[in-house]
Amino acid sequence: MNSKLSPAPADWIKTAAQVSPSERQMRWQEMEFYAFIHFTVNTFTDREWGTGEEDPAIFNPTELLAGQWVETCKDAGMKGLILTCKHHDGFCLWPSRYADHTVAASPWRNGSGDLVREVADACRDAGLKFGVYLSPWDRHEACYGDSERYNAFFLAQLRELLTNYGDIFCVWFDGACGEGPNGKRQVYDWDAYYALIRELQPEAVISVCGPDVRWCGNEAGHTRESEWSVVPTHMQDNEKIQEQSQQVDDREFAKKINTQDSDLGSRGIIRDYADQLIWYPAEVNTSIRPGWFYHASEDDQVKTLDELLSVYYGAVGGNACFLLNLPPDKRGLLHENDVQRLNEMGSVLRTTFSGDLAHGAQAEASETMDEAHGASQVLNSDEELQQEAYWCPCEGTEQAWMELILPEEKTFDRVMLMEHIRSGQRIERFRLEVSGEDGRWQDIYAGTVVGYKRICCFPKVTARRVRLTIQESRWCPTLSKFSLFYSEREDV
Ligand code: FUL
Repeated sequence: MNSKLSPAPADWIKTAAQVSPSERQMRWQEMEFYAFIHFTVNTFTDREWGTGEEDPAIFNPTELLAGQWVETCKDAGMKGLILTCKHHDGFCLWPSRYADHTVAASPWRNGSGDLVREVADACRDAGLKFGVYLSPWDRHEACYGDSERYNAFFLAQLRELLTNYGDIFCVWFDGACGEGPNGKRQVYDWDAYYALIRELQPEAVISVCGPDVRWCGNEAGHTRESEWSVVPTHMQDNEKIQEQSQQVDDREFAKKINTQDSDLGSRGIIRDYADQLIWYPAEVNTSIRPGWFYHASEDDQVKTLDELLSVYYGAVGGNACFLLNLPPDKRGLLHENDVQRLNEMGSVLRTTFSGDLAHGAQAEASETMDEAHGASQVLNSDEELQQEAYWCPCEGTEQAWMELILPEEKTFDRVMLMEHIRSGQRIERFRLEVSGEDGRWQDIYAGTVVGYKRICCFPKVTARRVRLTIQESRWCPTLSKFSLFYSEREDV
């Protein structure tokens, strides 16, 4: 390939190539896989959306042990946990000074419990990050719809959560609202909410109805083939996000996929928005069961290991983070079936990704920008270094190749690629080929974007050389990791 013949990239592509994440987005992206915990009065009423009229007396988990949730998450390979501190029913899992509809009014721990504290502490003890879900829509609070008063109330509750429970990695604002045409109309003061979060927890990302993390647009675990983190600013429109969110309490929404928004950031899409592009990376959220809350009737509908791995590869292996919901049961424990599945998942992920088969390889590339960005930078096994070390060709070179030459033939069925996203997201199309001792090249994978991480899955091959050809990229590609793994799984 003669990269010198590539035409000079248009200025707008160069601009797009340089849109990059904030430090807090970077920290979040590196978490990759973390848990959602949906738990409230609904767990005891067998509902998905509470009415707000539930008697707090029904909230009485008899064996609640936050340590069990956290250990299960950790074993599964998760790095954090987001708790529904208040869902749409308005019941607070902490004894808020601003509401009486809280755990303090329940028999649990004789009214002196604080579940937000128990979970935050358990996370800290186990080394998991802790995040909060605070539903903007509140069906219990009388002043909901009296916009100014409710905004003050919401800010007061947010302040409690952001000051009393240590470091928070994420504030998750749900777009769902089921008020309908004749319901209460609340005008949320998003700017004030964001300002308070930035003031009290500057490291926290604000997700979904927020500027840092983009909802992937469905709750079914569906992932885009090409997930761009660089998208037009209008993707951040909260009204649109709310329109696309759940509006009625039915079970269909969680299964719906909107195939019309499959491309959010290709050249064709961003061409007209060159000066209005933002780094707005995707999060895929889905539940391990059909519902978000626990229902005994769903004990035998826990997603299979293959289903979970397929979402994992689509999300974490497709430039997104994976937020997997786990609903504790009436005892206040994760059910045995869920725990078993999560253990299986953790074990498969550990076995698959423990040993990089590219270790000891030699790396060659079509060109390198300078000595500091040589091909061998992609083989760095030190996690810290790996985030800073990367290979790249000269600026303006949009097509390039890199080859790994292994010390001996190896069998593998996964290739992990990572871009140095601190420089931006650049790769648009690539292919992978291998060759064995006989020297013949064989295509094994064709892909589009890479971004933070792309895990390419293909039937196992045995080879000595692996070649990545970057056929299209923006301005010049970067690569910080090129690894090989063997999952031994036939199916995913
Ligand atoms: C939706 C909500 O309505 C569901 O109950 C759940 O919390 C999910 C994560 O978001 O929009």
